[in-house]
Amino acid sequence: MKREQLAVYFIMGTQNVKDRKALEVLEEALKAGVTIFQFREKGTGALEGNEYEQFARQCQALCKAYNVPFIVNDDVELAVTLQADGVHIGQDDEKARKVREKIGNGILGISAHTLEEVNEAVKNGADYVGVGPVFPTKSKADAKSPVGLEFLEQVVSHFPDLPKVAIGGITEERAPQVLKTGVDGIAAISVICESEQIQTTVKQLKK
Ligand code: TZP
Ligand code: MG
Repeated sequence: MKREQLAVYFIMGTQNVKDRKALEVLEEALKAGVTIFQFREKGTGALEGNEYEQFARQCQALCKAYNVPFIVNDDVELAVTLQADGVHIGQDDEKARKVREKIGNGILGISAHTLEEVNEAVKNGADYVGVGPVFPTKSKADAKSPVGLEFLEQVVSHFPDLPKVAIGGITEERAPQVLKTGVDGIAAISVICESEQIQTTVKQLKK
């Protein structure tokens, strides 16, 4: 993948939006210039079954219309069924090598929280890593402890060629210091989902 595609990595499910329609939020974010989208429908109140799949298909169609890669979180079967552009998995999900077999040349993203995990991800064929949470986050119930900015710098210096995106608690105010570490981009849920000015927010998350 091209690392520029990670510049503003938007992640969303219906559980992340309040008082608004998720598809409207996604379209606003796409209009604002997010560079990649992750479908992450999970947690309390998440859609299931047919509703879940239909919602995924609607998100995918919107991403196609804006020429933005559509990545599925965790659910490799859904990604294969929909012929998604890629899959993102965490440390507790299906093993990376198995996922790679199933998705062929699709984009494989892996969450990493330590240098060992980044190293493993590389060995297992990750196209990019998601590093974090950088700061405390309210968007992930089982989030690990924050890694901080220094850790991002370490990942950048140990793995200069690996595309990497920072995630967790990143706001417009924190974006410049995050980008200063040399990561390729910022992944975010709440700062975009809860923004009243998505256009402005996305602009502020960009380099
Ligand atoms: N993985 C690590 S932190 C996180 C995920 C999915 C949540 C990021 O959400 P927010 O609202 O941008 O902190
Ligand atoms: Mg996961």
